[in-house]
Amino acid sequence: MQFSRLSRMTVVLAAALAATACGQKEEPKPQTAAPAPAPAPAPAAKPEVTVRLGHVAPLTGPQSHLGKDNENGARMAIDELNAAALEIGGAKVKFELLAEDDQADPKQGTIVAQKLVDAKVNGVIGHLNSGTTIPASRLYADAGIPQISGSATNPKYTQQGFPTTFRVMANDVQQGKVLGEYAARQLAAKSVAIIDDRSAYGQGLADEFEKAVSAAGARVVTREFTTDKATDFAAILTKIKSKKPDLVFYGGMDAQGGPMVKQLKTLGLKATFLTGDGGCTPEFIKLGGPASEGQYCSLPGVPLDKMPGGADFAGKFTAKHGQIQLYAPYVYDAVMVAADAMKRANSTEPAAYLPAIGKTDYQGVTARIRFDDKGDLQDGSISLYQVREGKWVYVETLGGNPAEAATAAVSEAKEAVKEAAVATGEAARAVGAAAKEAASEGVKAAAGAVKEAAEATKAAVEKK
Ligand code: ABU
Repeated sequence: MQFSRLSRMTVVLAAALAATACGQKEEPKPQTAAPAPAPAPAPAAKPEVTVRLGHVAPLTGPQSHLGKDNENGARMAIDELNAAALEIGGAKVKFELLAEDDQADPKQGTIVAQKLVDAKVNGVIGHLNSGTTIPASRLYADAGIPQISGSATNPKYTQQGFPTTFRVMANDVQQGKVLGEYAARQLAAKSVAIIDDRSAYGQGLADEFEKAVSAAGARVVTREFTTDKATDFAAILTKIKSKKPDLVFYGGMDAQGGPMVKQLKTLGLKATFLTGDGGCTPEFIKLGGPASEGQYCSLPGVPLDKMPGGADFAGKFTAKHGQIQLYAPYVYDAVMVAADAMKRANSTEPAAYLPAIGKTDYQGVTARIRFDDKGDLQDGSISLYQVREGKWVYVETLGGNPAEAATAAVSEAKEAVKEAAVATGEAARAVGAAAKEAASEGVKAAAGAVKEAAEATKAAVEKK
């Protein structure tokens, strides 16, 4: 028979009462010694503090794949920080992410920024788009909340004089210059057509590209624009086709860049297609299909697999979240930079750790992160990629920190040596096999010759 939960409780209660009753009957024992000293009070538990970081990106709409990628990068950093059980200012710290969706819309950007200000977050990571990051930055600045973007590249973000704005990737003055010079010099474009999506990022990058490509000697045959929601580019591409440019540059994101390159090829344009970081994604190739083959993009920094922590990050991220789209490692670094500043300041209070962000010298996954007096990344480099056999393949790194470029070049050289060693081994094996075959043929021929000579000798002897 099984006791019910009530019966078990009754038995336990009865036993407890019996023990108490027995205790009441017990005579007090004479005191033979001084009472034992009171036990030392238990050490006070360490206080705990929750650090709330806001994160903002488009989680709906055409850029939601990029927004989720950013958020996953931030969450990975938060999980690692919590696993490390940090103590800051004598308190155990627990990090929390408050993720908001700004739909890549400037108005929505300020609405969610105000929400985060009202929630008194300790810092903000984001936003993803320059178009939302710039207007939101005023609200964070007014509230004294540090803001670190892992992806907004329009120069204006850090040029407004706010002490709270930082970014962990090269800006579009640097990127546009590299792209313009690359188009005119390495890609030998004599004439270029430029399209942008009229967003703060797309238009800003296209402006910088135009300046640099013109300065490098190429002619801009037309400047066209679309929007970051458009899907049909037939009208502008038809106009561009009539100008016969060597190259088409697009300032905008992959959601437009992919279909644009597809329509460009369908219309029979021969021009090379070049775009910035917003199009440097697997999604661009998926949307562009075979038309993306041979096209180019740029991305601030060196390739992930050439950074000291890149391969490790990629392994951990892909195991947890699948393919990296674009900015996840930069956003991961942005969270780590905030935590690093809190540690150095020994405080999680925005006013106390903000000055420490400016003094950052942090080896991140994406770069050695140090800021200039505006909050821009110092020595930001730019890497070029080309679609080959359906994948973005690293071409070269330009600008930025010579040490980083050298690291990338050394890595590249190491890979080339490895490939050469494999090729040499294969060649040696091939030579060995050929030599063996030739030797065996030679032995056969020699044996034949000996046989023939013997027969000839025999015939000569018989003739005599
Ligand atoms: N860096 C390109 C995409 C984000 C932006 O709007 O700046």
